[in-house]
Amino acid sequence: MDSRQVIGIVLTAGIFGIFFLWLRFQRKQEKAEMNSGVQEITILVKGAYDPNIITVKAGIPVRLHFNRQEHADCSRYVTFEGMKIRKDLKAFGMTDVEFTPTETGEIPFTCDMGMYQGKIVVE
Ligand SMILES: [Cu+2]
Repeated sequence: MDSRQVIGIVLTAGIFGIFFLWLRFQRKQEKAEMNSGVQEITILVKGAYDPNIITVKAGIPVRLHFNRQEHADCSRYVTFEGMKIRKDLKAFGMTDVEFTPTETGEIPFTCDMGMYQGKIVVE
């Protein structure tokens, strides 16, 4: 292999690396779906919350289905700021979190260490 080939391989690997990092940290915004009077959405918990920005309407009950597909300690608990909600998410299973947002604004939620971050946008 000459040095040109090495540079080519390093550049290609670098571009792929940046692309995967971008995929990992990009913001994924979704609207909760209305099902018989409840706003519902499933959030995949695997390396991050996906989606991590969820839009809901004020005054209507919200049910979040956390689908935790990993057993990393980091994502075990999810805490909702200012709401006294802290849930133990079971590994490789679903855990529901329910509440009714009363006013518009943003409700951040994170894992215990703040590595995984998301927010509910109440409109
Ligand atoms: Cu964590």
